[in-house]
Amino acid sequence: MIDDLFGYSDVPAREPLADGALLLRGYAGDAAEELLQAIDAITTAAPFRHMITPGGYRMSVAMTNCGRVGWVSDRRGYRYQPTDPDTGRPWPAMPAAFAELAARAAAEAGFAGFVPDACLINRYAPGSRLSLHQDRDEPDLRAPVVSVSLGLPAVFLFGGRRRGDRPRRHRLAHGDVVVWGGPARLAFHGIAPLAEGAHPATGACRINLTFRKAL
Ligand code: MD3
Ligand code: FE
Repeated sequence: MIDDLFGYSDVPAREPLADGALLLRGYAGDAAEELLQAIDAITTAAPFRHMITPGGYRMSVAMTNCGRVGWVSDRRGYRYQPTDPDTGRPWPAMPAAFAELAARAAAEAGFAGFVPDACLINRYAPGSRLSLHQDRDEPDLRAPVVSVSLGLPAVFLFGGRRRGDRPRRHRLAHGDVVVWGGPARLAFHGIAPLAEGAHPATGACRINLTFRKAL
């Protein structure tokens, strides 16, 4: 808990969102500047791009990856692959600080020994959104996904195991980390269209990191 001067806490730093989903408010706040510098270096080598869905739509979210494999989408489908399709080169390595932050957060939620091999980096401009989906391209669904929010706040839509389950809305802000595992791992989720704004750390965008065990 985050305690105020008198030892009371209004804002719980650990907030269970559902069975298997733990929000760690502000957990990455101290690391944010270092993360954003590393993201600059990664995106110099592997620039953000708007991927095409198998159905032929251009995603409004701009994406890139670091790690041994990266998530890609094109007309042929979704998959993880070791090279960047835009350059033919391997994805940039995952910085040690990324993997360590993700492993510490996962351990807080009861997932000891989380070793991510992929980090998908999503960039949202105002109006960008991610429609309800499941993350099921990973072979080992026992491993959690860890997400880190940076910059402008977003409304996260958290549904159930069925697409039709009405999603709950949660605000995710700069520095927030969420661990999604167990029964939450296959929940439908998305991001509502990002509101206009400016954030001191990122300017007019939100950046989200998702750490996955994809091998
Ligand atoms: C719940 N990203 O990259 S992070 C994604 O903010 C993705 O960019 C969103 O959904 C974003 O696939 C949401 C929260 C998140 C990420 C992965 C999950 C929630 C999840 C996987 C399983 C269950
Ligand atoms: Fe997802």
